[in-house]
Amino acid sequence: MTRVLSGIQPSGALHLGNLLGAVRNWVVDQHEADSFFCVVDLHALTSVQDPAALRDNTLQLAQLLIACGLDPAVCTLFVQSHVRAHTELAWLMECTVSFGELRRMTQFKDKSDKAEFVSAALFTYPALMAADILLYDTDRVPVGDDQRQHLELTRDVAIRFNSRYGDTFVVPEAAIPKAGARVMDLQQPSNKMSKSLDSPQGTIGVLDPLKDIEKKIKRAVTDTDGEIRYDPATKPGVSNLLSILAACTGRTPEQAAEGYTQYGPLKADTAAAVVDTLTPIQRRFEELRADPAETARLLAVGADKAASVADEVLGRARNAIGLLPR
Ligand code: AQP
Repeated sequence: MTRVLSGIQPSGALHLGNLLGAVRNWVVDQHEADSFFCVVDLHALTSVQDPAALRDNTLQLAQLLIACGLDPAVCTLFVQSHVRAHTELAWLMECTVSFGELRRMTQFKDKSDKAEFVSAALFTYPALMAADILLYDTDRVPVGDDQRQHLELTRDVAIRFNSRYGDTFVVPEAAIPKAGARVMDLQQPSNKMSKSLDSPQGTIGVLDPLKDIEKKIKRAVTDTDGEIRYDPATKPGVSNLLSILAACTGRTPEQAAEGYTQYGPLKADTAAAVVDTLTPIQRRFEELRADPAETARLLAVGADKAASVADEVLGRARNAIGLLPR
């Protein structure tokens, strides 16, 4: 059976880009593949976090993933730091990736330009991400378009390790969705919607009050030519609304554009489609929030399942690279 793995950082509130670009596809994948999904708390540490907030965000994100439709009885849902093998394999990956490869990562350039404190881990983050993926003999990694470059690097590192030390890792493929792969900020449509971009009016949080979401979409930046067509290069704001509408209604952005001649109705229909998508998720989240102990129990079961796979692959890698068994 195909093995799928993906992760998400508890670095802030889950937004519509995370949902449409990644999580919604995971919900489908869990029924079609042997699926592993993790809350990647170690990745969140690449920027400075408040400890209490990190703990809360990690639990809350796990609950939100379940509210979005991940079923811990069907997939393996766990917290990255609960499986020790991730950090150990990350070191082997750091020893396999080159400095030049890491320096070419555009996400490092974007994030380090904006950060006051740039940790060494922000630079080596793709090595930890490679470890996350390779530890599970992953065939397919469903991610948004922003992760394409990191996935390519993971493949290169796996191929290099296999050719240096013998066949050890499965070389994974990226799976990037057709609609919703890159949801942009509503106020700065040339930037991707992001947890860490400080743009409250441009970001739609999955848990935002529904009235606020309607307002944010009504105030979304468009342009002055008044024409409705999907053309991200010259009409980024309108194209972003069309992508969101398309992803929420199961169509292509070109199909979603049909029939509109004015921005007002496009915004109203996009807001309604987003509200329809988020309403059941918000309801289910409220139920789950009442029982944090149950979520913690489910995560412990997930971590045990994940560790049993990860430890086996880590042992294979340790042996291949020449570490003395104890
Ligand atoms: N704007 C987006 N559109 C589509 N997909 C997106 N993803 C993120 N932003 C968009 C996808 O969501 C998954 C989880 O992302 P992550 O938590 O690993 O962090 P990220 O990619 O760095 O996303 P953020 O929200 O911008 O977080 P911060 O600001 O903390 O870095 C991934 O599959 C990603 O592709």
